[in-house]
Amino acid sequence: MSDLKARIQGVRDTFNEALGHVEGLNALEELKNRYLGRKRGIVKELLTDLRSVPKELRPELGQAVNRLKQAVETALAEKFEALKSGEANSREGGIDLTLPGIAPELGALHPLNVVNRDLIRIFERMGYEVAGASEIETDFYNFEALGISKDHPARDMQDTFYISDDVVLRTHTSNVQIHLMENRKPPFKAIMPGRVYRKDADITHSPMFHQVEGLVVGEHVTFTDLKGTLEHFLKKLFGTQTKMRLRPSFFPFTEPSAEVDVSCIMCGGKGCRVCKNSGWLEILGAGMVDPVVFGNVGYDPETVSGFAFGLGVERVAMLKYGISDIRMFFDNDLRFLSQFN
Ligand code: 2NM
Repeated sequence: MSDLKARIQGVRDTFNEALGHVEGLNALEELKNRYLGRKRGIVKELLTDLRSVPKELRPELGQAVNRLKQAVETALAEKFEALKSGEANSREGGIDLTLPGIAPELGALHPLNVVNRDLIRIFERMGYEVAGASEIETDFYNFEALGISKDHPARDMQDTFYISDDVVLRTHTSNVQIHLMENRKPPFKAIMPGRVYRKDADITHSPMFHQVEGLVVGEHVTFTDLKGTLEHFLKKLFGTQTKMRLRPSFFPFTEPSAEVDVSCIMCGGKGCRVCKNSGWLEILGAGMVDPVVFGNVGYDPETVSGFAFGLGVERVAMLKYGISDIRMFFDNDLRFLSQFN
């Protein structure tokens, strides 16, 4: 039998062996040249040597060389693909330490947490404590102690999630104030951030939303203290150019009560779409704690006075970031959330 036939098999074996040792694209290129190179390639030489075999053996041996050539080409191409996909992390079998690392994707604070933290920090720097209590509350702490009697409109089944006749999801964080006053003697200053629940849902109302309320009690706490505190707070929150104005209002648990506006943070007060051309945005409710509330928690209304206020975290975040639909906060859509990085 011709020894060309044996050589073909030998070339196939040594090629496969060599390919098994190839660990990088450069080595693969070298191997390719060694076997398929136009001038000195091993396969090329086999084809050249074919000319010197007896004529009757040529067709069979020619086919064998071609099969070998095809097998080599296919094997090289497959190895190339395999190496290319592995190349991102390794070179010649080792780790390429010169390649840039793959940075982990960073998360971001939820915009409500950004605003919540900002609010809390401003008051902590004024010496306020942070207090909390249960989101599931009895009628007494959510309503009765605050002067919201059984027939008060705020009690309406429309607004409140009832768990039973006597237990509700708190409709504000004021329940915390009552617990705090029951357990503490004045003077103190505290804020109460937390989730609250109301039966209400549209683009500016969510059945669960976040409030920050504040309470200051002492012996000579005045309405002027309230104004100074809120003015400082609003300038810290929206910037020193911010103006504040108070409008008379009503809450069952404060007297007098006020609605607090800031000069529009979009137009600075000139009038725009956001402030409906009024130049002002309503941002807080506030007032002097009604003596009846102090009586309910065992304080002496003759010696103790205090102020309280409350605001919605979602509303502040919507104004600050120009968000028009409150539901965006709760969809957990990464395209929305990743903008607050
Ligand atoms: C507000 C507005 C005005 C308030 C009052 C009290 C308490 F317990 F001291 F009486 N807690 N929260 C209050 C006052 C809350 O939110 C808009």
